[in-house]
Amino acid sequence: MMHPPDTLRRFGDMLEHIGPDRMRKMLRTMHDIRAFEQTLEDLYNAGKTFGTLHLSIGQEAVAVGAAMAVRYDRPDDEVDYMFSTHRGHGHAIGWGASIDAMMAEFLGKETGLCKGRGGSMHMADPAHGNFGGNGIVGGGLPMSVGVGLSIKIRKTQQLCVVFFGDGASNEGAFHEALNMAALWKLPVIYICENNQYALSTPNNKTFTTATLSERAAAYGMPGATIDGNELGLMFETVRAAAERARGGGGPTLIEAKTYRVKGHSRSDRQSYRSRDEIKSWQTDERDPIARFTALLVDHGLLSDAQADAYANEAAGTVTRSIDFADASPIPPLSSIQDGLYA
Ligand SMILES: Cc1ncc(C[n+]2csc(CCOP(=O)(O)OP(=O)(O)O)c2C)c(N)n1
Ligand SMILES: [Mg+2]
Repeated sequence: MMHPPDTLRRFGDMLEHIGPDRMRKMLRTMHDIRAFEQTLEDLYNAGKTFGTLHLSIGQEAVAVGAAMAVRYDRPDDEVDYMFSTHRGHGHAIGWGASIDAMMAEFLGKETGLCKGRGGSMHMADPAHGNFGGNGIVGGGLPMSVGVGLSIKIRKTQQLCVVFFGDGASNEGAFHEALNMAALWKLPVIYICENNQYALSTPNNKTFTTATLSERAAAYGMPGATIDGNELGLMFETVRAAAERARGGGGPTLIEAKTYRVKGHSRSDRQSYRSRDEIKSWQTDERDPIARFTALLVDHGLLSDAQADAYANEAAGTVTRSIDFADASPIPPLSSIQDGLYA
């Protein structure tokens, strides 16, 4: 495959910073996310659970590129925090959550990440700094200000990443949160995952500017719009924002452009877009997994056989997680009040 010169440069930089093992791990993690979500869809269709389901298939590089650029695998006062969205399985897996515990959560089991109370939209994993997803569009944005302030008061080297959608960027909470985070120079990285639709509404019906990141100027913080399907670009941009945040430079707004390949949720007939449009985002040139695989293979860091093995291993991990969840008990009725605030 032909790779643009900038992509090759970024790939070389990433190789220098984190080395081939962690890069191969990133590919494997993207496969884990895709296999996990594909399986959730199958389980949902088979009537194995209730509620709804939002899939991030096609958006995996946003989660994994960001996660690898921060510190989700550190102890308490060193871990980098994260707020997810209703479309958050990828964020949680990127931030190191156990796939067994996520599957058990999805299926409402006691061994789930949140003891089966949260389900698909609430995959919180405090051990990795993950505060979980949210059914309130833009819900993580105001909370990120509180977390950023806490980091600042405690004077640690932590930061907080917040994922939210293009739709969320038109909520009042977005503007209030960014203004205050900039004013107080909080160590927060705002990642707008622009998958081009808010439910059935396309970008061109919800804002008039060429990009969403130019809104950053209104609050006096840097902003960048990038190709969120290029893993190396995601990694590089979040890494720079993290350095800025830790150095006391305050927040950054990153608009990561990507595409939601599946419907909005389980009940979406997708009459607002064509099949051809969807297919055009599933090509080797646009799909984030295919693109990063080609880079690793073309640099001699991965064989074709290894690339296939990753997909199979990910499928195996997810299959075993169903066995784990199936063998786990549902929460006992006597525990119904456990974990309640009041
Ligand atoms: C405050 C609020 N308003 C509306 C909804 C209904 N709703 C759920 S998802 C969604 C679209 C969100 O679009 P976007 O932020 O782009 O995220 P995406 O679904 O594309 O990942 C809407 C309107 C909600 N859950 N919460
Ligand atoms: Mg969207």
